[in-house]
Amino acid sequence: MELTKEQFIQDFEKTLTDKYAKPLIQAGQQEIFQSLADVVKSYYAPIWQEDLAYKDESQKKQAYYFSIEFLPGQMLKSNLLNLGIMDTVREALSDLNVSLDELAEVEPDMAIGNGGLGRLASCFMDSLASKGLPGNGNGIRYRYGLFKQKIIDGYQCELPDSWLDNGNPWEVRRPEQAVEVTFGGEVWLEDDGKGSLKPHYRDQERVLAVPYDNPMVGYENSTVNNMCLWRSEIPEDLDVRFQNLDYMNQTAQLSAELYPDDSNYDGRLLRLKQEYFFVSAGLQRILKHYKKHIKAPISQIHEYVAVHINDTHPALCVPEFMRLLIDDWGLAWEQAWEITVKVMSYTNHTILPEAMEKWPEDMVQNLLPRVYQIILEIDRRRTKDLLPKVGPTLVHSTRIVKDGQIHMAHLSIIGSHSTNGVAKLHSDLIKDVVLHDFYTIYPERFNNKTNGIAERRWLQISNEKLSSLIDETIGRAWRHDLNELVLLKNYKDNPDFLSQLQAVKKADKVRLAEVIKERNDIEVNTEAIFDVQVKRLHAYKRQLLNVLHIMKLYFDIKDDPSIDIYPRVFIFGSKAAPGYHYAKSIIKAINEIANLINNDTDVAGRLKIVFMENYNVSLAEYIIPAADVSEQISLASKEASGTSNMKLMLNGALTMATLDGANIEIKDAVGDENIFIFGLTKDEVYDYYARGDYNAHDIYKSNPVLNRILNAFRDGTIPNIANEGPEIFASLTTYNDEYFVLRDFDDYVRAQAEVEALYRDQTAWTKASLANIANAGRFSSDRTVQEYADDIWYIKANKA
Ligand code: GL4
Repeated sequence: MELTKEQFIQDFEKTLTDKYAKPLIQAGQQEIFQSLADVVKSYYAPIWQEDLAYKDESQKKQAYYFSIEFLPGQMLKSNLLNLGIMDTVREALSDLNVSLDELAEVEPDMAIGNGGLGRLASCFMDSLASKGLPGNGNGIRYRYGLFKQKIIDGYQCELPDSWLDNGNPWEVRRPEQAVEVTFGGEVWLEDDGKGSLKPHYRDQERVLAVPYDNPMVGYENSTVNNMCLWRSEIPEDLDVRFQNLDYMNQTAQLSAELYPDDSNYDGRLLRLKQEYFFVSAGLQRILKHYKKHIKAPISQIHEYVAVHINDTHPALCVPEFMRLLIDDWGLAWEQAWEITVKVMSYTNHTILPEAMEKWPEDMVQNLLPRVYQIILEIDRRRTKDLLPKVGPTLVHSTRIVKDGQIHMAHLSIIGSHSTNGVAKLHSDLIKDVVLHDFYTIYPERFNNKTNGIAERRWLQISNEKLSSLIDETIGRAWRHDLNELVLLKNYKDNPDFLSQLQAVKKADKVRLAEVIKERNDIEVNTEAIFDVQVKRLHAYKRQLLNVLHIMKLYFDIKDDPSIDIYPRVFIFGSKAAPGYHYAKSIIKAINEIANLINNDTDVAGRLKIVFMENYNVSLAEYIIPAADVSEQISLASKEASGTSNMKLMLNGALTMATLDGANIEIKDAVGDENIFIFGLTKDEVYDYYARGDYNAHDIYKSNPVLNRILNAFRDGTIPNIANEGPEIFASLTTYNDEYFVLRDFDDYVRAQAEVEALYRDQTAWTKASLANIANAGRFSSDRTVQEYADDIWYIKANKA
């Protein structure tokens, strides 16, 4: 949009006075932030309104991304950037002696997600809007977001994230569009006199779902999409005197808290309620909108609506959509089913067995009696149809209802026309191994959509210096199409450019060093290699492998204090699920190792370990630009894709990688010489599984380096881990090292030595760094959402 400094100052000062009856000079940061947000809202609101009207008038097909998590982070700069007014506003504020960067820090992170899955959903929201694609989000407006992590005595403690205390300035509450969601009670079918059976209900618990619309502003275009988040409330007409306290509490709790678990299934009733709550509310809203605005019969809804099931948490979309079509719209079963399958599509985000959702039948039956009937009927009809075609073995292995449980991945695949994985390797594993029987039955449904990241947040906002350098070098076209970054390759032998690139990295490291000093009170050497591992703490991601390597370097120095080791700063950022004991032990161990090494005079500052508390989107925006090395060291086959790997490469870090998830595609994009590959391949891992002959204890006994390091965990060498040390030791030896950490250790050490050698040649390193940036285009989520739009949802860009 067009905006002059003068206009902005006028709008801003007026808003501040209207809102707080104060002049700027007397206003606090919170008041200034809220006023600025209101001004920004007044700029996008008319575009939003127009876009909504356009969507209704054009009758274009829209996609709805159902996700139990979103992880947008702070929205101020994102909205300014996308509206094209960042520079104007920054300068105008600076004229008023207000720093935009400081002001932006006032906004709490919107953290209603755990990690990669939720952040991907938010990158998709940004990309859909920025590509002008009509795609909406649908989720839950959790009162408390992901816990805040405090490290006390090296331990993770969890504090509530009460992010809404000062309100959310971007959202719009729409009470007139509230819908009711019901739970429990009894249901029975009665003939309606016209030959069909209609459900009758008794004693149901009613919950009001109120939508809050959040604008998703497209980058320098006229699209503002919608992310709808639902809040649970007590229906107004309910006489609360006759309700028990349990009901009141449960209703409030529905949208109270995000489950703080990633890649793990926790089968609690409240979670199932949350899943149904946002699914039912979202689908009801879609259908109401359809009735009001779309001039086509319900039998054509698949030409106007695509519903995406983001992992299995919204899998109840399938039976709930059937319920609404049959019970409310009067469609026959066959027709409803045909439509449902065309409307729905599903993404699988993990193949870890502990993450696979399976709900006990009786739980679903009690909580959602009508939906349960429909699930049974889907399963019964499918079994009957398929038996003669594929035989009993395949039918049985792919049933939705089995052994007293409802398999949500099965329900999602069977009820939708598309199932995709999130990187090539992961999609192949789905087809060949984990869901192979489904692939045999429905081969045409399976496809791959490699993840991506929104470069607006992960480069333009988080790394303004690099962005400006790129502008000066190749122009601004890359800001609309990340593939344009390949033009940077023309500068790989240009010494001026390479030294500017180095200078940018240095400045980003200095900026992070200041944050580290302020938050951790640790001085780090900005000439050192910044070696970064930021992601959820999970055994399969193998933060421990990184730790074992750090211990090796430490012992090398202890053995020979004059040894020539290139200085390194190891930076960790990671939250553990509050109930994940082992992950929390690893956090404690990292912190104690940090204490030991950071304060050892022999080390003389050559190694520093920094565990940064409360890793979240806004902290990532500081850490990622400053990274030299990106640790992507999961056991091959376990990390479905990873997305921090993409953010780090885009910011010029070199990847230390196993051949897992999207690392493989990163390697293909940058070339073998610009990445460090080590470790078992997926086939080697599966061979071990098949033979069953992995023996970690043998490695512990026969490898003297590892032997010494592992002993350090239980002999007091690493202090203050009397409980955690032996636990970690036992996991790697007695319990046979589930994720092959010891098996991959030697090769990891070899690859880490290569890192050091290359870093000593700054020109060679910077060229490799440039190759990473220049080849990152493919990992834009703009590319990913376009593929979803073309191959799965069949939606077209606005005004196209
Ligand atoms: C995850 C995967 O673990 C991660 O590799 C992937 O990048 C992400 C987005 O597709 O989804 N699956 C779950 S569960 N949590 C994740 O972060």
